Amino acid sequence: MENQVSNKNNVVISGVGLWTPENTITNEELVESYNAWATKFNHEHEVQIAAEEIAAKPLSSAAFIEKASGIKSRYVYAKEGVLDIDRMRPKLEPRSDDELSHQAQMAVSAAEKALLAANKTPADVDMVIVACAYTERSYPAIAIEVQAKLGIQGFGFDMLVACSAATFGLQRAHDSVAAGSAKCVLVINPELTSPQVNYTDRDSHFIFGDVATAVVVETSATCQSEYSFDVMGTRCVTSYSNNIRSNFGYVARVTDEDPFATDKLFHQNGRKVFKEVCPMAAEHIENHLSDLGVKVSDLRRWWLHQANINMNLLISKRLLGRDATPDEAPVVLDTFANTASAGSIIAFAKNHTDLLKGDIGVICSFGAGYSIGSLVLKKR
Ligand code: CO8
Repeated sequence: MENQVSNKNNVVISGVGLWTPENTITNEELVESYNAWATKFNHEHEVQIAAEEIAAKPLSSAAFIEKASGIKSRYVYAKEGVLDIDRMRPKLEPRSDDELSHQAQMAVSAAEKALLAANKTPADVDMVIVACAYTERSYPAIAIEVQAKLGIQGFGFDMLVACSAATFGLQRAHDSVAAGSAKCVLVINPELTSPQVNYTDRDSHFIFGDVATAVVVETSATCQSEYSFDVMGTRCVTSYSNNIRSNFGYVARVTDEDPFATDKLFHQNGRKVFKEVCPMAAEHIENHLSDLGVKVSDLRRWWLHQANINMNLLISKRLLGRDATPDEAPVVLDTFANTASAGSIIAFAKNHTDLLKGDIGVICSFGAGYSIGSLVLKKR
């Protein structure tokens, strides 16, 4: 469904923040550990594999990963445990109810940077949206915890839209400011993806990284930022697909299933996703621009979702009729990998200060759901 709220107020993006974890894992490190795990598994299951009762685990390759995805490395919130072949998942210390949760900590770090960039203080903000692929608990909302930590008056809530959570959250922020139900909104994307990655699955063990991004949305009347952008329009579309799925959820307790079985982790039919989502995303961007009277050739910058370099090249080429240059469509997934909804916002955070007044760019996400979200921005 598409929707546009009539612009009572002129809405701007006035600040963006990026918080990056300290730990990195290169393809080589990841592949070395996966291959050691797979070799051990195959050795331990020699008899069943020979009897064709179970399939041998295939080996992974750093060269394949880089060629198929463009990913060279990723950041992780906790490195401990990921490369341990007797664990194959991160190890986080549990925190008590009185301590700041891991995800709120990530969110606060990004939010403080966004506020600084927007030249705002928590007292200016009246709405907090934490929008991401997963929240570490159902309630109280991470957004309300962040609100309390930062000392913000007003209200906050979480929203989950997988890879499009950031753009869908920004649309909600835009509409709230346009309609006057909020004055200044923090949209925060603490993407703690590593707990949901199946590090024993060759097809997906390399895809994701952890990061947090945040964006400040307000009216042009209150904006005091050095770098700000008019939001020319927002658009969100969803279309149901099972090709990217996680069945992790609270109902597992009563279905007596293993709550950590492989279907409860991220899994996908990556080829189908690639084939189906690229044309949808290209058409989405084309229609959104056209409805705003913007020609594709007028786009100064494409801040695209960062799932796969080949997807981004295909989408921009379909619309431009040629390859986009790295300056036009910057790539961050080589060092960040796929960070769920934060990808396009990282691209924006790292590549917006060089735009000139009147330059137009598009933020666009695409992913599970399927879900596609876009914002067309004009530098002020
Ligand atoms: N090493 C070596 N070989 C491999 C590996 C590996 N690691 N992985 C696969 N292969 C093999 C395959 O088995 C296959 O072998 P064969 O031809 O013998 O069957 C061969 O390489 C080719 O495999 P694929 O067809 O799978 O390879 P592709 O070229 O299609 O590349 C990709 C795989 C990179 C996954 C690609 O299909 C892709 O990027 N697709 C798009 C996926 C996408 O965008 N998904 C979005 C997911 S993110 C999202 O929506 C948010 C979810 C919420 C966040 C979740 C956080 C955990």
